[in-house]
Amino acid sequence: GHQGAVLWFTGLSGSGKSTVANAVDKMLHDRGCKTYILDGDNVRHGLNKDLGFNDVDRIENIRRIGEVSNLFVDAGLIVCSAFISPFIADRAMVRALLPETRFIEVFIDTPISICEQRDPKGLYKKARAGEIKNFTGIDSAYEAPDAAEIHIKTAELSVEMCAKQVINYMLDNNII
Ligand code: GGZ
Repeated sequence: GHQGAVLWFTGLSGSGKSTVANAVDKMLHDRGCKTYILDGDNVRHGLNKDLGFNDVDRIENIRRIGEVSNLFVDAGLIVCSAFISPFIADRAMVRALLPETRFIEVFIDTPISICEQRDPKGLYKKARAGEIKNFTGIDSAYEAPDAAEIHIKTAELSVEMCAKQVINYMLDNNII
């Protein structure tokens, strides 16, 4: 058995949040855990399709995702939530919604230079060219966590090792 919990992945665009979240989700599933992934693909195109990328909209984006995560945790699931979630205050707000120890912040710490080299969707290029405004790390802030439960450096580890780091934390803390 396992407890409900949120793995809250935060980091820049292109940092590897969704990649690591998906690998963790698969490992948890293989262990028999009930899981759900929340990311831009299934939230920003549906529930939050009315929201853009100015600060007010990002705050509301994270608020709604926090509430949805809380519902899934209530149902006993392990939620892998992968959003930039750039502001410390908003991540703290989500943490405060959840029972203590059920919010696990996972800092996907990838230098912007590497995110920009990866540029999987060509968004950094567009942001540098001024075609996208308010782009995180370029003309919109990213406030790194200073005490995340899990700190992952994707530039130095394979995806599998990154995911194992998360699984080991959960084992060590009796969440799984
Ligand atoms: C940052 C943007 C922007 C701007 C579109 N700034 O790499 P991606 O494409 O797949 O992930 C990014 C995603 C960020 O959405 P989030 O909901 O995670 O952001 S937040 O938590 O700040 O609300 C990127 C794409 O959307 N994208 N415009 N201006 N990322």
